[in-house]
Amino acid sequence: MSMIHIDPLEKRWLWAIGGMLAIFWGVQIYYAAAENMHPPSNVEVIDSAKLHLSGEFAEDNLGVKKEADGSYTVTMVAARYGFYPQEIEVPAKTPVKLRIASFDVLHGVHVPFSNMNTMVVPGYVSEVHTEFQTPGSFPMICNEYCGLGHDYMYSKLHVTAGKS
Ligand SMILES: [Cu+2]
Repeated sequence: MSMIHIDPLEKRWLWAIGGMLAIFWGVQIYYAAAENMHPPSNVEVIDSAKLHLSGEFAEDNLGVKKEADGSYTVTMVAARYGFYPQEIEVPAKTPVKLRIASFDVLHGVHVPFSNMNTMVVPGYVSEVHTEFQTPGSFPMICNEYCGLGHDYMYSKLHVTAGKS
């Protein structure tokens, strides 16, 4: 019978790591539960090679639509190297649903300082629900490296004053 010996210094680090894990996990749970910040999940498949031919993601159907309940639906396509349409305008403090699909490879959509941040995986429709609080113009950038033009891949999001 041999006792397991753990060096005191090692023990201290085990506690430190355990503490860090608890803090990180706590922060994540707090933001998910209290601030409604979490990765969007939407399992909806689509044929990326036929996106442009008909239906929701055909060129004529892209853009911003106002729904009967006052909310907005934004339909976009991500492709090397841009988001289409390239400018989007929605009012502040109004529910916005973004539906976006990739035409080619993996992309990401990110609007800094908002919870609009999702991967756009070819073959799937990504859906994000959000509400922009502050009027202004914001970049909508690709945050998944998608090729040589990745750095130039962005659209502009304009948030108008909307209802107060
Ligand atoms: Cu991209």
